[in-house]
Amino acid sequence: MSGLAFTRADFPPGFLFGVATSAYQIEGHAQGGAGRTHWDDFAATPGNVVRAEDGARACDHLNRWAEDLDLIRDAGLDIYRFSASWARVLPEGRGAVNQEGLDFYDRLVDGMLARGLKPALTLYHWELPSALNDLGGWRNRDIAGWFADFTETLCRRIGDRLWSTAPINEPWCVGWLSHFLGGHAPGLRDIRATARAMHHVGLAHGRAIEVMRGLGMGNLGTVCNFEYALPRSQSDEDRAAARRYDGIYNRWFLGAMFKGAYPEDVLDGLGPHMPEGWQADMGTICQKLDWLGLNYYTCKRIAHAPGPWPSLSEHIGDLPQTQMGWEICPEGLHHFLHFVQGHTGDLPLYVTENGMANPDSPDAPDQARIDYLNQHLAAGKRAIAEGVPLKGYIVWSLLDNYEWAFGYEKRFGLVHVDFESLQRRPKASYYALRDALAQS
Ligand code: IFM
Repeated sequence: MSGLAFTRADFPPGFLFGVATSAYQIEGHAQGGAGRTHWDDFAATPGNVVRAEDGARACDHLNRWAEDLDLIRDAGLDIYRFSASWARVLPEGRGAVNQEGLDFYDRLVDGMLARGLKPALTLYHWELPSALNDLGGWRNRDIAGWFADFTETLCRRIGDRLWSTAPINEPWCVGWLSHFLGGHAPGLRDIRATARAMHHVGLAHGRAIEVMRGLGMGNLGTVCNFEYALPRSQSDEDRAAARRYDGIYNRWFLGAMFKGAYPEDVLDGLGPHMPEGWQADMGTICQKLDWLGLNYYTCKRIAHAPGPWPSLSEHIGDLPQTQMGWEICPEGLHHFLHFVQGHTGDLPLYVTENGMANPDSPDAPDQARIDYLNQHLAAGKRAIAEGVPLKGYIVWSLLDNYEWAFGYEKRFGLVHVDFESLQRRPKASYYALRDALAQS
């Protein structure tokens, strides 16, 4: 078995390493006074989630957070990227505050600082209070104001101690995956809902940044996911389909947040369904940011398909796959580091998520994950050598956890979790990362 092929000294001075999680995936949402979320509703609907599993108990991080932070510190990591649950802070999404929830995040941030970790907060990582979903959720323009108020409530309490903050994790998932493909809560398949959600997510991002700037907070960024779209064949039709996919997935939010404009080729399809007057919001969406985070996992083969826009179908190619059935394609990370730099210039970039699901058992070394990390870190190092301002790399995820529509079956953790006993057991990849970071 071999370990990681790098040490800290292989990266520029000050380069940071971290791990990421999110609230609903680890905390145990049935505890501590949190309100119901649209993920609870989605999971309770037959056919949406493997075995109809939900985040009610998850990894019980709510009670085991100190042990989890110890694991991060003991690996020699710098950053802990975590998220807060809106419904834990505001059970109805607005109005009454759950003090127990605010106290939890307050303790958690202090716990990170006590261990020398940099707290990197994401305000929204996908669990929307059900009461707001009842009002139309991301389809309702008012969500930008509700989100701004939630941002203010939470950041007034913990904003003074955060190292970095991003409003919304993976806007594409909130907009497209949840409203067009129906794969995430609220499980819609409706182009009008999609266009509205794809716009309101950006608007909520912009309003949250304004609120945080108003509170005097710094190091504010955005976390977008990117998927490398390759044409299934070299036919003109397949190449055009891959370009459309790339626009929806990779260029929509980047264009809005950094250029104040949506890509024309995506507006060709979504334009007729956009909310009236959307153009006036572009200035709010395009805020000055301090960094951009890339979440990157895989590539996809795209073919033309008959039918309404976007007239495409998705396919898997011949590269080795992870437990998710995702091809392992580190070349895509290299591509996006350069592509994003084309939009963001000198802005610091971070890989805010990268990692793989593997059917790990606690007793078998997870060499496949070590190899995956080696390949993607090599892609990052190559981009740095070519001038990309990549400043850090964050592994998804610290723990095996609730993988959304796939339930608890897909294991992304550096640390194995037994979902019966909730025992944590570091895997070989955890020790490999710890050993690599300990060498200088
Ligand atoms: O588990 C998710 C996470 O919540 C967001 N990014 C992708 C991960 C793996 O699917």
